Amino acid sequence: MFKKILIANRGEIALRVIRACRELGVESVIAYSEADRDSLPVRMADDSICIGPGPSGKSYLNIPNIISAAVLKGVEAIHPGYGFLSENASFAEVCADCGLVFIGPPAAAMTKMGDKAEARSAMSRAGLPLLPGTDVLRSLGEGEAAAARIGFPLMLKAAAGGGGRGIRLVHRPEEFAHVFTTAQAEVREAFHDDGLYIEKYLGHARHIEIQVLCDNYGNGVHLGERNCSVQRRHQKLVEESPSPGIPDALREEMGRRAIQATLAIGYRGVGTLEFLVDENNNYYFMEMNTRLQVEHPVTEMVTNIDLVHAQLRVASGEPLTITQKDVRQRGHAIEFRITAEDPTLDFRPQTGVVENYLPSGGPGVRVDSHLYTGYETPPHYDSLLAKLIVWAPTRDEAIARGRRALSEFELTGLPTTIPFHLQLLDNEVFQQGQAYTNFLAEHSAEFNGKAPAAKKASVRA
Ligand code: MV4
Repeated sequence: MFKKILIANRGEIALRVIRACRELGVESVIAYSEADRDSLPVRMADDSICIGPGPSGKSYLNIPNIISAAVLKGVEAIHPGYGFLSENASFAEVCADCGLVFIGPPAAAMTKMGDKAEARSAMSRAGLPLLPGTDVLRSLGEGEAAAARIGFPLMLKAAAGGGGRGIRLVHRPEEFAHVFTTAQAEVREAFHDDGLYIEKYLGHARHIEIQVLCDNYGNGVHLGERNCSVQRRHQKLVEESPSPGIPDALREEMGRRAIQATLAIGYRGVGTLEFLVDENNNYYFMEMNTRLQVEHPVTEMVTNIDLVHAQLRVASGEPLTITQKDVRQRGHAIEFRITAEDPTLDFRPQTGVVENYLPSGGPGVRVDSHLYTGYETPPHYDSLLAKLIVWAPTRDEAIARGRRALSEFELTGLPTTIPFHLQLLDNEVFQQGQAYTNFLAEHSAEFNGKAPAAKKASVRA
């Protein structure tokens, strides 16, 4: 196990890694930007080092500064968290070149999964089913020919994108040329790679992702699924496990094939394979995230496996101590992302000072947050304030507990999505586990904080 590591991240995930380090006897050094000087991770880490000014490009994305900080502090490894450099293969390579362990997958696996068109081909060769679609398209002509073959509606996606960046739904042939050319320009600007690919659009589907964990010796386990269908502009808002509507046989088959494919590409560490599942329980691989995800606590709550402990153990060369037969899912967990966005202002991100912060507690409640009373949210980063995760024996009890925990959560001084989550839990379609990927689009009037919430359905406590 490492003696000392650097955490090249901020906010709740930095705190999450610091806590795991403390439990494993690993000294934690937090890299922070000037905007995060008064943050809780700086207060809680064993040591800290400033890596630059507030803007991400000058700090959390600044590879030379982060590597210098690691060398100056004499750490053995770097934990990238999620976002920022967590899926940057060049960063992983620079770490290795400088004798530092990158706590994550091999750079080659990150590169292969980072090109979403190449990932589709690689995972198809590894036996996973795909939606009808294409490899990377290099010209409008190629795109038009493929679109004619695949049919409409179709999804146009950026090869270098992922997680919803650079995605467009094209309904009709007459729209295609314009959408393709504008997407190509925007993607070139955003990712310096204008590769686009097409997939047949699957409406009314569930977004199901499988958590996997592999060590350096070819051992791997799948840790169940998370349903992430409730998304706004491709940002996940609520995640839960197990997923309603997924039979055990399908759950087991998706997990088995996901870990088989993950081992086939030479993966190491934690990873997540995202699928779409249609109404007939056919499933299709979409993309693989080669990092720890925001919603990892949902899996931790139902499997009782600490995924950050697992990351640190695997990265330090320890073999997995569990096999697939040891993995058990128990009960039901739901995560609510509490962000500083105003549902009445179309969820526009807001900054501000946290006047009063008193997080929920009690049985089956976990709050992962870096907030404290008086904390001022910096403008440079994403708007995640806290993750509220609830666990209960059944989904109905988890919904009741979620409603109780959200109601008692005190967070004043800036708008949050707490009212949105309370409305969601009162929605009958959600309560019945029938929220598909088009749920929010179809219910937007109900969830903009203006219309009265749908009538309360009684949920058996
Ligand atoms: C799709 C899809 C339907 N068909 N791809 C990919 C990134 C993720 N954030 C959303 N993604 C989707 N990709 C095809 N071919 C549906 C989704 C999707 C979604 C789309 C629109 C609105 C909400 C959504 C929630 C989950 C998944």
